[in-house]
Amino acid sequence: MPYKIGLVGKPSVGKSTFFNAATMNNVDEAAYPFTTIEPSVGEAYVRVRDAAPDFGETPDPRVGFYHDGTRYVPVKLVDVAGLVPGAHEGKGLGNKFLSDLNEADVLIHIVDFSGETDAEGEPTENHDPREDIDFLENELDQWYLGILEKGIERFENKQRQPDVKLEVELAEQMSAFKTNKNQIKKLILREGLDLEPGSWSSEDRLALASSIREETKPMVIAANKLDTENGRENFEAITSDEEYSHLEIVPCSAHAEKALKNADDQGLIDYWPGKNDFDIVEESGLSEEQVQGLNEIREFIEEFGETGVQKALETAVFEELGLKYVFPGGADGLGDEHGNILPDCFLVPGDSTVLDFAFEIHSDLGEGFLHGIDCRENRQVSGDREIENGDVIEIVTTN
Ligand SMILES: Nc1nc2c(ncn2[C@@H]2O[C@H](COP(=O)(O)OP(=O)(O)O)[C@@H](O)[C@H]2O)c(=O)[nH]1
Ligand SMILES: [Mg+2]
Repeated sequence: MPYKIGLVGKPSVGKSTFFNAATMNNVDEAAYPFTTIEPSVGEAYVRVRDAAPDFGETPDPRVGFYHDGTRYVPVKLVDVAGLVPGAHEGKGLGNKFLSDLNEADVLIHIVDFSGETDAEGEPTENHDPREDIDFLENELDQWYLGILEKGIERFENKQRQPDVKLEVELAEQMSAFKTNKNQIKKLILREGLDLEPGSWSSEDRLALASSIREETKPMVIAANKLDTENGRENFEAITSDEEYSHLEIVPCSAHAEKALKNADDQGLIDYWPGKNDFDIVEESGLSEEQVQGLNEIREFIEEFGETGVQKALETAVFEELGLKYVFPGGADGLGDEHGNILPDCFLVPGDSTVLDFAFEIHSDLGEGFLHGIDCRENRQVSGDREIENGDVIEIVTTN
């Protein structure tokens, strides 16, 4: 199951542009709200350093692709439309919005840093992007709070039964958020609360809901439309504002990424996602306007290192979710039964062991597990050895 990244944000911030740029599908884009009614799902990629060249080979990826030492590993990208004030109460597309959000492993909050769209996505001037960041966090916290309150009620209703545990009841009620009793208990204690919700103030409840939200819905902010002058000013201001220093904020121009992908598609330029440069292939095929546009984009990616679309995806997957990447390999050669070299690259939770990895590939490999072979070192490794980025591991089983 590929990991799922949810794109979220108020209307007109550039979600569809980002989505299209990252997946090169064609979904309607426009400067008016609710263009996207259904969440669109597509395939995007995160880059990892391919292991095959270390063995003097060129890989044959089964999914994704390879270029110049880099493997592009697929992840699912979902454009989750429907963030409106009161979404947590079911307003707008509220309930559908929340269930779509819940399916995402990690979120990218696209924020219009140009300040040229208001809270509803209508054109305005000097809107403070901080309001949008606060707004989403607050919507999510209120949603979590509502469910936390139900869990508290459930616990209080069961008080006369023996062996009722608060963390068990709360975890059960909040199971859709992929939490568990240990995590809930840890967060209750971290908030300095005791296991008796009758003594919690409403601030305590909100703080707890918020900390459960932070742990279970990791999020990156894509500071979009940084190709505008106001965008840069807001970016400077917000990244030096201490109240926002806990957030991962990635400078971004979805628009630039889309333009580069389009030009690359048409054979006008040669561009690889995430690079800070591109080559013009067909100078004569470009209008003066296009050359000017490409020059502006070149300045942008030189300044920020890239358009930010790849960086946002990779920050979500590797920093926020903390995934690692690993290749199933063979100690006697990297080819599979068809002679394909390192066809697969797996993204796994950061604390995975070699045994976890075996189960990840196939439950049969996990169940019949004997030991692993670290193909780089040509050495036997045990099931409890932790996976490291770029590992090439063969699983040896009883069958
Ligand atoms: N200047 C600038 N405009 C952008 C950027 N990304 C999107 N836009 C524009 O913002 C408007 C809304 O974009 P859209 O992708 O439809 O937003 P959505 O409603 O969030 O899906 C469109 O006019 C886009 O061309 C960007 O990086 N820079
Ligand atoms: Mg849209």
